[in-house]
Amino acid sequence: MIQKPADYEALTTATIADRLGIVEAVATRLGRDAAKWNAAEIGDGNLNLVFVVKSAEGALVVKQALPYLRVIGESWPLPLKRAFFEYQALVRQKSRAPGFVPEIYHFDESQALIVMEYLADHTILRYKLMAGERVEGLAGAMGRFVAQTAFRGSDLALDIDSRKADTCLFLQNVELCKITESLIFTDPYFPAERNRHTVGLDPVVAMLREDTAMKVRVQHFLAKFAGHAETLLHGDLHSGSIMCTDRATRIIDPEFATYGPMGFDLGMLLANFIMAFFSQPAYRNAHNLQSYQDWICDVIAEIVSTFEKEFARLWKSERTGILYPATLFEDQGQDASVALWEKLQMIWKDAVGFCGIEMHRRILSLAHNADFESIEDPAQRSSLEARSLLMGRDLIMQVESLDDCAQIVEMARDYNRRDCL
Ligand code: SR1
Ligand code: MG
Repeated sequence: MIQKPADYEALTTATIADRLGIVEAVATRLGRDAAKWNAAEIGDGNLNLVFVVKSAEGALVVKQALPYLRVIGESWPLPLKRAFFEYQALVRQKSRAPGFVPEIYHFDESQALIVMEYLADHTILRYKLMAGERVEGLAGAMGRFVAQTAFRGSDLALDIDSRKADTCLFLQNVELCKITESLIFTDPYFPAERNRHTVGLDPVVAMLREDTAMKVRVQHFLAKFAGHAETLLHGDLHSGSIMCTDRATRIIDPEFATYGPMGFDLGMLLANFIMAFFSQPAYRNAHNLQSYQDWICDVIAEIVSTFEKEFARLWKSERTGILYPATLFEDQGQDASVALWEKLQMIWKDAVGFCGIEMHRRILSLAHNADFESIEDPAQRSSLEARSLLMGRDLIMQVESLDDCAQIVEMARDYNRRDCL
């Protein structure tokens, strides 16, 4: 059943000026004459309304949750409270990873709306990747963002009282987590009602669904996602949650924020770059295909190396939580770098598994990615998607022997040469 506060009302382009003209944080940026504001609804995501409001004096973005899933409609109610979790996550990301998230101007819990910075000249990264555009500094930014948020939201850095209070808070984002738990970890592996896949993939899909050993492993990863409350995750870190210019990178949309395993965001992110890599033959010509795919591979490798370097830097300079305390190591004249190496390995192995699972779900369950979905020819689409499905399976099944990112990149290059159907 749809639940909303009595005074909740979805914004429209016709009502937004009246509704927000009285909000000081908005009026100071757009001017007090709301009649001169111009609003457009630009949301193309699955869940919310997103407006850009402009005036001669400035511009801002208004994001409002709907009491149901936008892409499905009122038959799939969804709590407005997700706007609260998104706001709380943005506040923490701003202080833990400065410079990477939009500035927040105003939050209204009963209207489930967040007013935030308009990222002028920024485009959703997914569309840039489909258009063959490069972004300077992308990998460094993403590696640092994921390392800083993972480290600083965990028992490595936070005092235990704050970490547990935040775990209690964000674990209440139950309904959004249920979407992840079903759409990512469960639905792809059986004929769920909302699933769909490209004609031609049937043999590969049947093979995946018959693979009991793989399904068991996916369930192990689901258990980690649902039960290993290690750090505050972005929770939905795909290339549609990243906005870029040709040299600036910002991360948006943490409404799926929850406490979970450190490798989750990293794995989701890598999966979306690998799927972008596989989709490229549909968008590039013989002259620029290889060089652009090489660039994506470099980005993947640099995200992981930056993540590890930044995590190691924080390990040495900000290890103030209860875990691996200096009291036990450095203060005793002992080195904690073995612990660091083992921790990074655990994060990496989790990331590899989550990566493989994300590479399945974007092709098999609800919410496909535009990289594949925009390929008009079903024969070409299915042959490229098959590479992602089979590589995803290898990642899940070979986690133990995949020790570093170079192996993953090599695997993607190898599948990129194969005919998988
Ligand atoms: C039905 S919501 C589907 C997906 O959209 C969001 O962006 C998340 O990725 C979610 O899994
Ligand atoms: Mg989103």
